[in-house]
Amino acid sequence: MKLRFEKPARFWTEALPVGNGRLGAMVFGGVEDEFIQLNEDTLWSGFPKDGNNPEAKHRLTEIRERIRRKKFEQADRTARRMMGAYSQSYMPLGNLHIHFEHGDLTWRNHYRRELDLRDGIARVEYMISDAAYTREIFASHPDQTLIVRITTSIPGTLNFRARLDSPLRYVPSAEDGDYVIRGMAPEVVWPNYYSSNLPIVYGDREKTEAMRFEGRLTVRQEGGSARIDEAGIQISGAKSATLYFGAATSFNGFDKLPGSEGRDPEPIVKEALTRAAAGVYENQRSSHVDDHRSLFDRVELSLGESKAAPDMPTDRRIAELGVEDPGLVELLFQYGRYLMIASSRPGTQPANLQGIWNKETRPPWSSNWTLNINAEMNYWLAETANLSELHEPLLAFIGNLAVNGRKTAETNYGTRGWTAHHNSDIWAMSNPVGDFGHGDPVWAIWPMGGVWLCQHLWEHYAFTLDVRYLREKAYPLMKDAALFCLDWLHDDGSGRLITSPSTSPEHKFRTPDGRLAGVSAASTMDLSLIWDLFTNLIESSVLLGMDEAFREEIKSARDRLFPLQIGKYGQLQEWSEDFEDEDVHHRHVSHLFGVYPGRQLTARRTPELFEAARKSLDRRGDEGTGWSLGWKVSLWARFGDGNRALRLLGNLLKLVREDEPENYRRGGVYANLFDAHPPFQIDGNFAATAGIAEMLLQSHQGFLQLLPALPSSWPKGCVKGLRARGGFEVAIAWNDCKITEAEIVSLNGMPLAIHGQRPLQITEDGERIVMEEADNNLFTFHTKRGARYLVKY
Ligand code: FUC
Repeated sequence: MKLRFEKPARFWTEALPVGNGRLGAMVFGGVEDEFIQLNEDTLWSGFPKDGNNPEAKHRLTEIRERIRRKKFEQADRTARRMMGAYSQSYMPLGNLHIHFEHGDLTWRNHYRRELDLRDGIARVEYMISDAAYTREIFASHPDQTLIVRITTSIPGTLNFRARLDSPLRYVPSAEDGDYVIRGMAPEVVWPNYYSSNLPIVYGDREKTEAMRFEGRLTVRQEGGSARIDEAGIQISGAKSATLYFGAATSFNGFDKLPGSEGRDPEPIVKEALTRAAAGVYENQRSSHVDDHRSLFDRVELSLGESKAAPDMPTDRRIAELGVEDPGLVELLFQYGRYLMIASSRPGTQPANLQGIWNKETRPPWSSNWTLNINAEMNYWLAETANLSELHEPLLAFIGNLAVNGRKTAETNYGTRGWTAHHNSDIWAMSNPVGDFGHGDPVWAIWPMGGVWLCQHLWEHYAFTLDVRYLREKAYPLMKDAALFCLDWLHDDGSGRLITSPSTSPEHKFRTPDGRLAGVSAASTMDLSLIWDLFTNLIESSVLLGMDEAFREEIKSARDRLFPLQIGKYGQLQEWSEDFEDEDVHHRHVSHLFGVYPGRQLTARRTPELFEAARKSLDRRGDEGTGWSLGWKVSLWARFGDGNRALRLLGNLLKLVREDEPENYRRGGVYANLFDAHPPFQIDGNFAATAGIAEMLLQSHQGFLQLLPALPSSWPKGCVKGLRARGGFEVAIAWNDCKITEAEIVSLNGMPLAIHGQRPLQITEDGERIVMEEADNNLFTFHTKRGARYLVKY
């Protein structure tokens, strides 16, 4: 479980990421010059602002009428009048530079740089003449600091200077034995796809309402001396040194001005740093490893013999072996889990487009939360890959979004409930983006962001069966999102309920006269998302025994939803009319939401639509951006086609090199296994993990499917620790592509149903369990909370 390299990183996408959910660092590992790029997850541009657009409400009748009359281009023009402000951007905090005075480098050798996924530690090792140098870098969650440990095998040979800087406006200083940078974020950073003469706008230093931040570095050394001044921290003649880096911002909540209502970052950073610097490195290291492993070690995956020599550099392994190497697939799977542990902990911000790792002041797509696929995709693995509590930042964020989303629903559309659109940011922005007319309606006009996010509220319950959470947190938010839907849906004149204006995110259709347009009525995705929310809500209200009248209202609305359609190619229509695609290979597969991550379309419930959805996916092809490939892995897994899922995984496991621009447009992974959209976007990493889990275990139909999409090139293997809905932890072993046994722990004592081949026997503690057999290959038995069941095949 290691990423390894024989050279320092030349590019950011070759550097090694570490993180504790809040603090992130990218380790380059240079010999003379170490460069560690730093992030803190609350450092964003801007401050809370009202980006809603009251004009939208007054345009609704007009746009609906234009759509009804099939004047789609005109409708697009009206849609521009319904846009609001753009989101703000996630900011880089700074860099840690360490310059080593190694002297003559002629005799330098044995260089190695690696990231150990099980320990959560990045290491750099090399020799200069007879002296062996090592660095260990990790972001400790227990210590809330980034820790860099540097040692030499020959006491007295360690000499270096360390300093911090920042791409934002900042002031460095030396204080109380620490090296400090204090700075501020811009008030505005326009998205990178928006051309502006002044894309980054700072406020006045004294009066700005933008975020302030502090980064602080201190050192403890063994042997030699330390001097700290404005130029940095100078270590001379030491045997070892430990650098501690802490950072915080003035962020004080999504609805507080980080200037006048902000927290003072200084005491927060100082306290963490003082505590950490007083500790013992070995203890800090072991408490970090324990903390990390308590999450990481929950899941084990073995897909067969690795084809790579143990010391093969990761970039070569990707380029030469790719998906052919089961060991690399295991690494990719666990890397997604590693990145989630490093970027999303209870109380932190949710993982954004780049998790928490960003070096740009104008990052791609603002490194924000993009709600029409990317933010949700980031959390597809959370429950199945046994990191349920790391789902919390997203679930908490939905609560913030609902607060602003109520204002958006009321101001822009005059509806009840709450809504969110295509983008959000740390200010929980919920309005449609587009700068009041600059954007394209095909992405800006999509009030379904909240509806999609609500699926996560339900899924968290479905896996944990935490009734209190369902009643107190999830249900009220879901209900309010449904109120928006009830008001947003309207009769199409024949008794069916439609959404209008409606888009299928980012994908245009051809109007009958061959032109491209974005908005129409009742896209399949809108209807599928609403079906999902209504269904989850109906089940929730039954479980909670409440809200019967509302449940009936939702049920009858669900029954009246405009039905999904099968089009002229036998495909599941993406729009309510059988339009031609703008691009038959378009990266978004929004209309397949009901197959995955939804549960509306299955072979049992809706065989024709399910088959049509398979045709749609087939027509889309096997290429795409990183995240698009990742989504298709899970979709093919839901279609039970393991070989096709593996093909998509193979396309994802292709090396994208920064220094080969001709390859730049292809989805894949970078040398450090970061997903390449390109550019880097972390969603593809999370989707790959979720997709592999989905190939091995599914539970969305009310029963477990073990190995539903096993590819023929993984004939023998085992997986342990996957989670299933209903509160089950599942281990599966197989041989010759056939399941041999499964071990299932029942966490909540719910009845268990397994679909598939008939088990030889099921035992609990050696005792045989009686199972009921239904005619459709469903085997059901009662379980006891905490009991372990051995299922033999
Ligand atoms: C959506 C996608 C893009 C990109 C962006 C962040 O707009 O269509 O491919 O992933 O989000």
